[in-house]
Amino acid sequence: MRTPWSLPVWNPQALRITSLIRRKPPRKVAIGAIGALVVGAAVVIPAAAAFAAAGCSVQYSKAWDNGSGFGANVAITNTGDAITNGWTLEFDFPGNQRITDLWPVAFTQPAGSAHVTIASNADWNKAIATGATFTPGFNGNYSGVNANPTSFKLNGTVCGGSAPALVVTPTSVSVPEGGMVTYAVRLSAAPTANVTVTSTRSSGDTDITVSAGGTLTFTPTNFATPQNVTVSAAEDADTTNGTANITVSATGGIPSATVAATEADNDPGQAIVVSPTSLSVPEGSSATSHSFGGTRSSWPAGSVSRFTQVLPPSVETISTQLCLS
Ligand SMILES: [Ca+2]
Ligand SMILES: [Ca+2]
Repeated sequence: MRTPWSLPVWNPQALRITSLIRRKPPRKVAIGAIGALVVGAAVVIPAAAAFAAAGCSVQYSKAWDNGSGFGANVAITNTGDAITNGWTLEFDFPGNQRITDLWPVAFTQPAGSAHVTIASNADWNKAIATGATFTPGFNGNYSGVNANPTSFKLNGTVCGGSAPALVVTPTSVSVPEGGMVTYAVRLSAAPTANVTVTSTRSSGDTDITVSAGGTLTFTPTNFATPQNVTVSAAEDADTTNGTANITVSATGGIPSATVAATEADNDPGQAIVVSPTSLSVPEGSSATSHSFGGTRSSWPAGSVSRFTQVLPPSVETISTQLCLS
């Protein structure tokens, strides 16, 4: 949830004109202006919690692939009871892949077989606590198609796998007015088919838009590689740090995520413009009027557009100060 916050609101009733009256020359009237500055507040939103599955889950991701050799990581997450006395992970390659070296535990892959067993081999790696992830890595070679294995067993139990979820980083961004910022999107697990991820502003300041990466495609092989979405904030005349929500939605039944974008305003605070800043007042007569108005577009028209100071015949000097509060 966002924390409620508010900006100071300029109140014409709060404009005070105070005058100090003296009885000596010079016959100049000086008018000073004090502007009010509006300062916005940024809100930080914590990232969403990760999903969970029963038993175990495995995320198999290729680290590199040059067409005949490749490397991969096998992230084993124990979502069941704690494993304290050793473990084995089994899977079958879909093709003719062969592991050449694997670390930091042991592996076997019989000659001519697609079946792989990865196993703990020392006291330091024989335990996987509930919720913990252990990630062996390996290099191998292949010919033809290098498709990922899709089914895994941990200690003889088929892993439930992981339903892909959107991983959005960060989920709260500050966008410079007139500039841009990016957030990254990836999937937590391999989808069974291509997934299209769409980012669109769903509410808030229309100056904030998705300017690049609004539509991204994730495949069963590149799902773990972050792709960037660019958020831009157009220049505007106000001094407000506008906010907008960007909905990140995905095909394939994957739950949506939300990015909160806050505009970082770049306009100076409003000021009173006094013109002229000095004038000559004929003794025993009235002063010339001074016009002044703010730069802020939301000021009420005419509320402080004109100010006339009339000097009584007995008064020769006036010092006037305008205050906004
Ligand atoms: Ca602005
Ligand atoms: Ca704006």
